[in-house]
Amino acid sequence: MGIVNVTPDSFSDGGRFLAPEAATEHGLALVAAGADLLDVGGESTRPGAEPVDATEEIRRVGPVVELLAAQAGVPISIDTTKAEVAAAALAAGATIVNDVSAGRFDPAILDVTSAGGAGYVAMHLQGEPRTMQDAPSYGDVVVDVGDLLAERLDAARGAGIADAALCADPGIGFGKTLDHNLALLARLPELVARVGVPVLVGTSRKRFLGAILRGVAGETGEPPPERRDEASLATAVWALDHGASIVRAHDVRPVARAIALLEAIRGAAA
Ligand code: PMM
Repeated sequence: MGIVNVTPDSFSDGGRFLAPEAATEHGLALVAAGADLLDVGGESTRPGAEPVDATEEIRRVGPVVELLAAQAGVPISIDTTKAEVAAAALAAGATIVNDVSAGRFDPAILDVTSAGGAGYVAMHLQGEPRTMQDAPSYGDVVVDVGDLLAERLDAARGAGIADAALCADPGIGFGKTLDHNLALLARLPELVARVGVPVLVGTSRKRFLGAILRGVAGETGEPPPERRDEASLATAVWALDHGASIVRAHDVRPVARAIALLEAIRGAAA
């Protein structure tokens, strides 16, 4: 899943692809680099980001979804928590709703997804984006995230979303400490078994990677997002080899190449 952020303030690429033409060109480049689907988002969910209203979000993503749906030749997902934005994006040609709140912020998003016959990604998030990193706390993070996702998947089924259309995501970095993120990756097979639907994992360029790389291989401090791509790739490969079905990536080409290698190795074992 290639990331197309149409935002002025996303943590790693905010402001780079704000014009619809630039965002569309970027999405097409990601497909050329091997993306099997594109995730278009118009609201940054980084800690401390200011909320955006539905009208502004639709203004940002609507033209990009429409252009990419017509040109990209891969499914387009809309990264939003708002029913109104999801409805506009589905009308513009998106076929998947990627909801970082798993239907908790705007429950009508489940009905919109169901009515549109779209796929649905339910992501785990503790708290709300603005304050989620203040003091994340769990009993057992893998059990708690699995329980919440199972509950939200049931809510999605209750709204009429088909089982085959569902996907779950542990929400790496969303109300989680470094240790929480690492536990979710280390015990990913347990989570995959718990939720019973395909799992998507997004680690790309996230802050916890910078924390691990502090002092490693010539880094003096925490490397900025643009110097976290090797770590993003390493965690993507880990996730795919531990049960993830989809990984969300800014830098798609190395991930696509790694997937070809994983598939070749798996094929030799069969
Ligand atoms: N991460 C971000 C945004 N949307 N959606 C899903 N399903 N999973 C994620 O991990 C996820 C997401 C934050 O990253 P960005 O600001 O670079 O898009």
